Amino acid sequence: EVFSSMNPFVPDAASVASSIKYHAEFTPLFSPEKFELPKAFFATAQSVRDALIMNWNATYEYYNRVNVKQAYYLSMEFLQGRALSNAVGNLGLNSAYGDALKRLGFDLESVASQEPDPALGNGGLGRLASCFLDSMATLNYPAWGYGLRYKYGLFKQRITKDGQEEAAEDWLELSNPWEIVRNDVSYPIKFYGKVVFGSDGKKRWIGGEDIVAVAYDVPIPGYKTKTTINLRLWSTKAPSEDFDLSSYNSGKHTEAAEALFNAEKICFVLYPGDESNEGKALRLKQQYTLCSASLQDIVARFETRSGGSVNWEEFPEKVAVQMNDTHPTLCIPELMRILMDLKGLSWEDAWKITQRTVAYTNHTVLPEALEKWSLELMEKLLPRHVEIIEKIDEELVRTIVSEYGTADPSILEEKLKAMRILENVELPSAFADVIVKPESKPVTAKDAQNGVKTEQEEEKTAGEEEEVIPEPTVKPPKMVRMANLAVVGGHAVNGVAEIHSEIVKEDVFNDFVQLWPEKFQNKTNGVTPRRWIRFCNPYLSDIITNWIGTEDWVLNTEKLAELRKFADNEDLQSEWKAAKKKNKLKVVSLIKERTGYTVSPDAMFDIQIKRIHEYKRQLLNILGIVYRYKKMKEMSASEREKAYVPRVCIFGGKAFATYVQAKRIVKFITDVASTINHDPEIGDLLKVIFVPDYNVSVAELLIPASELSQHISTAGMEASGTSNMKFSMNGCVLIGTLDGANVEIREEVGEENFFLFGAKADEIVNLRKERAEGKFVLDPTFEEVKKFVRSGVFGSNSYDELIGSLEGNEGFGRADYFLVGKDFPSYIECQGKVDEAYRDQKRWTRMSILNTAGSFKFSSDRTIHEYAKDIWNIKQVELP
Ligand code: DL6
Repeated sequence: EVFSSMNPFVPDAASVASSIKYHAEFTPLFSPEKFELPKAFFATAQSVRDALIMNWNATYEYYNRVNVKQAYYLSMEFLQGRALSNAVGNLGLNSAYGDALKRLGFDLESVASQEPDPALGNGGLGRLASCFLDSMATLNYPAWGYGLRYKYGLFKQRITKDGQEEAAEDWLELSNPWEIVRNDVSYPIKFYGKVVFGSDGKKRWIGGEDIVAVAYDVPIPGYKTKTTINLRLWSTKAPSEDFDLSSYNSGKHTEAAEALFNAEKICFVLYPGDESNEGKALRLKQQYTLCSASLQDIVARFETRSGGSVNWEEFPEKVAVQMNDTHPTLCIPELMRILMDLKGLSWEDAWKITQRTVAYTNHTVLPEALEKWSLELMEKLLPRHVEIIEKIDEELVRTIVSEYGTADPSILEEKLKAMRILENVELPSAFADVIVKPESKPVTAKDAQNGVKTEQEEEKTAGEEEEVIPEPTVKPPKMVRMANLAVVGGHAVNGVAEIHSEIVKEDVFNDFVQLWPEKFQNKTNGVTPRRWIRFCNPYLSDIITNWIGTEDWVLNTEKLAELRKFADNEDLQSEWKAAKKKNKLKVVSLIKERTGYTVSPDAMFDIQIKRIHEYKRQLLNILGIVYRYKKMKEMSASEREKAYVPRVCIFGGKAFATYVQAKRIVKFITDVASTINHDPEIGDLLKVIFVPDYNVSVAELLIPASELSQHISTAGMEASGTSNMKFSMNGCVLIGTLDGANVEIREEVGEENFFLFGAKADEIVNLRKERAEGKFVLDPTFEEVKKFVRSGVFGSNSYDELIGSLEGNEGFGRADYFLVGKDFPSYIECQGKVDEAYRDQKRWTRMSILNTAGSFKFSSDRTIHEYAKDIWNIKQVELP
């Protein structure tokens, strides 16, 4: 509680209680008669916010005064999780708020559980952004986040007998007590229109549709520091004059408000469906809104802090912009536009400044996830930006030609094809003839004897010998490749785990690496130990603190390594197991409440929680469970009990609304669950649970209770994974492939404390080829499990599309592209080893302790220090 003294608003329980009562009365969101939990939550949050505002103001004022270099993290997603316990914990005010609420007849935990999870993210990418904010604030780095304030976020997941259903997630329904609308911070955003020359000879983007982006600030407190940074979220609205009063008065109510709706809908939903052209345009508008509003804001702050003398060359010395994946790539042309068209800089100066300012993090190597936009759509929506992108592309072509122009023409052609920002677009006119087809050599008499034909003969006989392949009538669409633009326009490109960064360098961007090797680097992800151990697992935290002898590990996670020497200590082991049991009991209640199923806290809790995706292979997990079930059914009761350790297999995660195969997987898991969970022969030996509507708060309950967790992606496909880090920190043993951060986790916790199986990343291409050519014989266990699924045990559904996808049956796509069948036998074998290890509880608890002890590298504090030093070049600034 040392830090409570820094905050005059909340020095002790009595004044905290009066501050809560004050807000309940004077910042009312509910009627005065009752004072129940929801009202207690809002009043408590408002009281904590007072403390945050003071610290926020002090931080902002100090950064302004000393004009520090500041980093800006731009992301379409921030998966913040609940803020109350986190803020109270970071401020060191747990007892003050706990006691104050007790005086008012509440307890802090129940009050905190009233808070809805902000629905501003989808998965790992968004949660990473939020962990980064916590570390930036904690480590006193001058840094801000920028994002969008989605009214409905992603979606609320319901599980019905038909599988997943999506409903709007109205997380702002009762308002958000943490945000502060800044009515004086808003920027115009333009779409459509045209580009003209102004009287000064400069390009001007005029006409079109104008909206306004308004700033909503969310204060982000650091742990045990006064530094409170900012997450600025943009909300969109129409300029007030766009409400058409005369139409409204003439009864055309919908038309009158059309402009208002068009502007507001931009921030309704995260990742709106983009199958339609309207959906695509909406997503592009979202991305541009984030980039334009944030950059206008950053530029304005730079100008203000420069006082009367703005020197644009200093911009990269005061500003670092990090693009979280390719979604904010429009930052590059937008900064160019602002610098050239609004601030009067030359192309050359603007380009140097932009490149030195911007950096890009890649979070996926899945080709379908590397964003491309239709050039036609972009030309309509952002005509000035397309001109700028075309010029960047032209400069890139110039570089490629000067590098490879004298090489074999086919190499030049390949390089241009792979590296250009514009795809399927003719070369700029200055380079129209750089690709010269090899001159056709005259056919000599000797050639003729050897059967070589002249070109004319080739043409004449072509139709006679071979089937003529008709020219495609539809031209391939012209596209803008955002990843290529991000690589070209930024000064640094990083992957998020060592193996991923190697794949980025060796494969995805290899051509760029050859040109600019110095741009590419690795920044292994991390997670905040505050939210992900200290606050979500108080039982384990207390044990760690007692055994290490200090709570410093929350800030210096290297200290966790000291637990290693106690791994076999019986006292620690029994405390450790007791803490796990208490966490498991909480999950038993959660499962009962959310699914109606009763599970035993004595069974092993085996968890896979993440977005549902074929490459993450929830299908491998559930087929493993099906196989286990089949084997159990073939045994007598006593054989079963001897052969298998009781398990509760828990799944959680959302399938993207239009991702049909992922939704089939959800449905299959719930079908298997309902058969197994109702089988009286099986009882507590096996239970399958799908926790609906997985989010950060659910993860905060499940992770501390987990004993085994599954990170079983096809090797090379998971960029990093971050839940693997959280599980390991909480003393959970991992089963996984050599993929993403698993590789580094295994190195740190020790091979013997990680269950490894499956093909390696460098074998995958070959295996896929062999699989497609039908060259390898699938293990009989895999055939057995598929047959069992098809036998109707899990209902009348034959799961043709799902099981078919593993076989490459006609109409069901690529034959087992994710190699579930290939890895199935080694997965089953590995799960056998898991059972064996779990039976020996001493061994298992040792493995668990060594996981926590070895997880110290995966603190986001380490990651943020690396970004600050290697990419952003910013310094820690402690407030006076
Ligand atoms: O880097 C954060 C997170 C990784 O841990 C996951 O492995 C990766 O799948 C995820 N990537 C995305 C990519 N989305 N897009 N575009 O979410 O990033």
